Parts: sequence; C-alpha cells; structure tokens
Amino acid sequence: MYNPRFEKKAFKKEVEHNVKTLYRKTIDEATPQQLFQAVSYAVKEVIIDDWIATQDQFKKDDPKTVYYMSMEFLMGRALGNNLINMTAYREVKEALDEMGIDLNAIEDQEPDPALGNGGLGRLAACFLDSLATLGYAAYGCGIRYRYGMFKQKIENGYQVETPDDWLKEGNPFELRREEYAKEVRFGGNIRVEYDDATNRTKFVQENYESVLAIPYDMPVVGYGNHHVNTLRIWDAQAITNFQLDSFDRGDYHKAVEQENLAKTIVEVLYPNDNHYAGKELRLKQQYFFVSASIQAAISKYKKSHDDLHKLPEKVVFQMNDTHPTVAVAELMRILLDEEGLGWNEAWDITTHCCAYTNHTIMAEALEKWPIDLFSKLLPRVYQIIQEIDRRFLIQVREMYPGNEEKVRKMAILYNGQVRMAHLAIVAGFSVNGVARLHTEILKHQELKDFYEMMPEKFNNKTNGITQRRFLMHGNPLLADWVTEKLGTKNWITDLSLMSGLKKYADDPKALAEFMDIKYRNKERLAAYILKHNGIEVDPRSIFDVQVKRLHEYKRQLLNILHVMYLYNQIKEHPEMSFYPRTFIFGAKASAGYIRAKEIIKLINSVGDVVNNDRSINGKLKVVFIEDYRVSNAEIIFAAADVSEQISTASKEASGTGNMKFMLNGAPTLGTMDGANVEIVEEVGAENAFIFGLSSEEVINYENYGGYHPQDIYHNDQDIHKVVDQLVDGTYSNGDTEMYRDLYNSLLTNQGGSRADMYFILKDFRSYAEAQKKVEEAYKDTEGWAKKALLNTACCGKFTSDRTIQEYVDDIWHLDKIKVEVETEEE
Ligand code: CR1
Repeated sequence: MYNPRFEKKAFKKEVEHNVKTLYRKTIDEATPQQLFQAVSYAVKEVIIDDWIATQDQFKKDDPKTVYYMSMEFLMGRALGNNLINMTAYREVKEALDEMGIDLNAIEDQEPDPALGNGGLGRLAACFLDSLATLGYAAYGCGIRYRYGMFKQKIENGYQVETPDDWLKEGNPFELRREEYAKEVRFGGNIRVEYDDATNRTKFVQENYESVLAIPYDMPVVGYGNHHVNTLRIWDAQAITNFQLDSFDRGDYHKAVEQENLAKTIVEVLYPNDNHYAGKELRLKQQYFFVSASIQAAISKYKKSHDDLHKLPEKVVFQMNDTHPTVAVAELMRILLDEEGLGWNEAWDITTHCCAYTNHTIMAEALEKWPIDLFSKLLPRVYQIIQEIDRRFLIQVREMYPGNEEKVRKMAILYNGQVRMAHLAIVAGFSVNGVARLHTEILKHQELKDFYEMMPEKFNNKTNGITQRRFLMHGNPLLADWVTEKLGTKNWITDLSLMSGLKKYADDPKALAEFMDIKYRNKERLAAYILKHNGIEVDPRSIFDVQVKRLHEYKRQLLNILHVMYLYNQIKEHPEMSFYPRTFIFGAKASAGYIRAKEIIKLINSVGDVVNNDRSINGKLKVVFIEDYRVSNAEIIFAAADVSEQISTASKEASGTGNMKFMLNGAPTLGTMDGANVEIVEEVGAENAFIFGLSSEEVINYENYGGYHPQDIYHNDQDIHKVVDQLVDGTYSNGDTEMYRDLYNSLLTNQGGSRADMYFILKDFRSYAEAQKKVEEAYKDTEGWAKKALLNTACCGKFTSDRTIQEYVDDIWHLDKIKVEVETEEE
C-alpha cells in the first residue's frame, strides 16, 4: 500500500474527526461542501508528510532547482488529482462509499482553480505535474489572484461574465507562509550616492510605494513517488507601520494608497489569451510576483551557499512567455545593488540562469511597454534595461557594421517602447518555441535577426500534456482498458508504452470494446449537456468538438459557417443520406473582444434555429457548452469523436487540446499547424483529416497583401449563400445588422486589417471536403474504430513527461531526486 494512512478504517476516522472539529457535525449532518473540506484536509494530512520528506531530501541532496515563472497556472481541481497521484483514489472512493459519500459528488464541490486563460496556463500545470512525477526539484511561481478566470454564463445567446470567487469557501490545500514574505517596491526616484568606504556608486530608491508579498504554497504531488513540489503563489498585503523615511511619517494619504495598491494588484487575472492590453496594473502584477519570487530564490540559495557566482549551478528561471521577463533586470538589480556585484559578474550569472519560452507569433500578443509608463513604475529596473540595451547594441554594431536597420530591428528600447521579447532573448541563454513548426517560424520569420546572431540559443520543445489528469482521471473506463490490454500500469509514467495498443488495431473484439467505452463516455457527456444546456443530444451521432479559447485565428467562425452550410444542404436535399452530427463548442471570449463575442452569439443562434427545426429529424445539433474549464474539459475530451484543430496555418504555436483529444481516441480534423503536424506524423495521415492552406502559403499571402475573398464569394454559390445568411435575418429573427460586422470582416478591408485575414473563405471548400470524408469514414464502423484506437496508441510522444525530460536534458540540467519515506508496510 502507498500509505497506510489511506487504509480505509483510518481514513474514515480521519474524515469523521475533521467534520467534527471543523464544523461540530456528524457525517450525516454535514453539507457536501463541508464533506469536501473534511476529505481534503484528511488527504492533505498525508500529503504534508511527503512534502516535508521531499524538502528534507532537497536539503540532503542540494539539487539544482527550476523556478517556473508564470502569470498563469490553470491547475484545475486538486482533490481527485492528488488522490490519483498518491495512488489512493480507489481506496478512498471505497472508504467514502462505505460512509454513504459519493467521491464524484464531493469532487464537484471543489471550485476549479482557474488562475489561467487557456493553453499557456494549462501547460504550466501539466509541467508541474510532470516535474514532480519525474522527481525534479521545482517551484511554480505565480500570483494568487483573488478572482481567477471569470465564469461564463450564456444569456439569450450572449456571453455574460461573472466573477470567479474561488476562495469563498477557503482552499483546503494551500498554506499561508507569512514568514517568507518579501517587500516589493514601485515608483519613486533613484538617488545616486558615492560610497567612499567601498569605492562604489550606490543606487537608492526613494519616495516609492511598496507592498508586502505573502506566499501561499500549494503541494504538487508526483505520481506514486512521494515527491511533492511547491506551487508558490503570492498574495499582496499593505505594509503597515512601515517607515518610509521621516518625510513620509504619518502620511495618511500614502498609507491608504499602499492599502489600495495591495488590494488591486492581486485582484484579478487579465482574461486575455494571446493578446496584450498594455495596462499599467498588469505590469505591476508582473513585477510584483517576479520580484518576490527572485528574492525568495536568492535567499533560499544563500542559506546553504555563499558564492553567488555559482548560482547557475543550482538555480534556473524559466520564463513562461514574455510576461515574467522583467525577471532578468530584477535579478541584475539584486545582484548589483543588494549583493554588490559588478556589472560583468552580475550579467554572467543572469545570462546563465534565465531562459525564455515563446508561445505565440500573434502580433497583438507581443508585449511592448511604453517607456514612460515603464520607467515611472520601475525606475531602477529601467536604468538596468537601458544599460543592457546599450551594451547589446554595441555588439550588434560590431557584428553588422554600418547596418542601422539591424540596430532598429533588434534594439530592446525603440520608438518609445520596451520590447520584452528582445530583452528575454538578449538576457536568456535559451529561447524555445513550443512545436517544431512554431520554432522554425520563429527562427526564419519572427525572430530571424536574433537567430542569425545567436543561433545557439534557439531550440524546440514540443508541448505535452499529463496523462494522469487527462486519461486516468478524465477517462477511467479507457484508462482501465489500456491497463488491461497492455498488461501493465506503467503507461501512467511512460506513455510510450501506448504503442503496445497498435496490435489491437485489427482485433474486432478490442475495437468493439474501445468504441463501447467511447459510447459510454458520450452518454456521460450527453447527460452533462442535458443537465446544463437542456438540450438532448444523441450519443449515436458523431460528436464533433471544438473547445478552446475563442479567437479569430482559431476559426470557430469557419466551423459554424460550415454547420450553416450543412443545414442548407439538408434543407435543400432532404433525401440526401446524412449521418447525424452533434457539433459541440466550448469557448470563453476575452471580456473586451467584441468580435469573439459576436461569434459566440452566432453559434448559439445557429443552434437555436437548427436544434428546433423538426423537419431535419435531429440530424444536426449544435451545442455551446457554458463555462468551458478544466473540470468539464475532462468529460468532453473523453467523449469526442472528432477533434477540431482548424486554426489558420502558422498561427497556433502548438495547441495542447489537440493532444488531449488524441489521447482519448479522437482523430484530428485540422490544418497543418502547430503540433498538429507532429500528431499527423505520429498517427499517419490516413488516421487524421487534414485540409487547408499550408503555413508557407499563408505567410506568402500575408507578405504579398492577402487574397481576394470576393472572388470566392462570387464564384461559389454555397459559400455565397452562407455568407449572405449572416445578414439576411435567417439567424437573427430578421435583424440584418446583428452579424453585419462578421459579414464585413469576411468581405471587406477594414482600417488596417485585410478582408478575411484568417483565410476562412479560402479554406472553406477544403474544410467542407474534409468534413465529408469524416462522415464517410465514420459510417465504416470498424474502420473508424481503428483510426480512433490508433490515435490513442500513437499519442506517446505528447506526454508532458517527455517535454519536461527534454527541458531537463537541454536547458535546465536538473538532478533527479529520490524521496525516501518510511512506510510501516508495503
Ligand atoms: C498558444 O496559442 C500553445 C500554448 C502553450 C499559447 C498555444 O498554441 O499551445 O500557448 N500561447 O504553449 C499563448 O498563450 C501568450 O501566448
């Protein structure tokens, strides 16, 4: 047994005890939420021992540690996942059953910690799971937002946002650690002093505002290895009775300001995915968690080491996109101003400790802070960036004499802006993209100049996902089947073993079992949809699913226009054979992204018309699942037949949903974009449905001014009809203006952006043909089962365990830890 404290009798006693001491109640009297808390505290009790053991092991082994710096960690619910990773899920489920408590219902009581937007935040969560499972020392460093990603309601077809008060009932898994608080300073001015004693210039920040950063630690449990890492997220608190200097003493106004600053700084996660909004508060958030995290890392290092020059042997900071790149300047500041090192030493340390991951080439996502704003908020950090830039440009000029164009293109400070990506590349020792195609585009397009100057920094790390959450927890039926067929559970930590399933691809019995599991998962999703949307869907229909953030480049619009086209076809040719389809969408739109919200409304409007048209005999259904998030994602992936990955080629850096569908046996219907390319490589083109322009074709069109969607509109009658239906009232109760903007976006150039800049009409025909192939393929029951099974069998590459091992081998060079714990019996 993993841990005797999960032994049924002991565990039950613990839960009873918790209900009593926390709520003065018996099990029968407790509410479901109270039971969730009581169970979670019982689980945490066990985790804590492993957590302490892991920290003790760190002290003994002194391993190199990665600090994964990220504005977002989309962890999802902890209880079920922790039980799985402690290999105690079954025992606990049985124990609770015996007490008349349903573990699933208890799990549903846990709010979904949504401290992230989409792929980038969920990737960080998968990475933490893999780091702990592989036995590496790691900290996730982030922000404890008071409100995470908003909750989405659909009212009258429109998205309505409501706050996510995820801490309302208290978070049983976190630990507040006041004793590790750090001060973070903003604004003011820098006084330069000459210190005769040391012969050095000192930079003193004065008249600043400051906040206290208080860490909350959450355990990150590795699978079956007693290894527990830490996600450290920072809360802010005003610094009371803190004396700034005599001038400020008793300054009531200042005290109130500091109070407000503390409150607002961690108030809310910006709900933008792949989009930079340039808000001052966002920069404050960035510096706040970065400064606190780096200070903490340095104090920890100094406890057991006295030579800061050797910091790179023990510490690496991985910057998750440009959001935390102010880290490089903050590390320089600490080394220079607080530790008294010289520039060259400090620079040498920094450039061996910091590495950068790029997650997007979308221009609107690039962070470029106005120098005005930046230098006021972070005066000393700004000075340091100026000096980094000055020295860097000397190198550029040395390498490209007389080429001022290069200087302009590569400078960190240019045109009144601080370009965060340039800072990250110049100061980082590694720059990686997140899928092979994406990294190639970085090297040869977006970051070409940097690649030419410093090719050794560039490398690819194709993303991955954790099978512990997205198969074991999300799809227990399939997980058990895989274990039975492979005759081992080892796939849980070695996903390459899944290839052992290939031998069942021609085994009718195995294929039938596989599809039966899919069917039962479809029933589970159908029940969810009925409960949450009031729509009845037929689990025998093809479940065609697109779930991800709403973004124009992801082309949900292409999907729904195609549904409109199918509906026209069915209406025009009622006799035509048509395999029943359920189109399932789930997507949040950033609160300020108007066009994205129009697309949500359109999807719901099409659903209203199509779902209520009796004449089509339920052949077509459209469902928009409200509040797409990690917890319902698990149910959705398990039930999907078709995985829609239809971004405009070159735009989706990787995608990770694509991998979760594949793992759960859903073939990809997609473009040759992001990690789709590698998925097709693994599973074979015959087991995917690929369509559309290639990334080179898209980039080519873009470089030569786009294409002419009007030509397509005028020459293809089906497309013409569908596009016109946006403005003829078909889906808007006669209102011709409701979708006018979408219509215009497809057909006319608009202030700076080209007509149909995401090539929706251009790719429409080839998408429709691919969809036709899906239908044909699905009719061949066994042929389809084989494709589906092969997707699961070929997904081995896409585990985040593989990704993390590559980061470790090529970038981080961490040491493996083995946590020794004494258990009374094994
Ligand atoms: C990308 O859009 C990728 C994730 C994780 C997103 C997506 O394709 O899978 O990152 N990028 O790498 C992003 O959020 C800010 O950029």
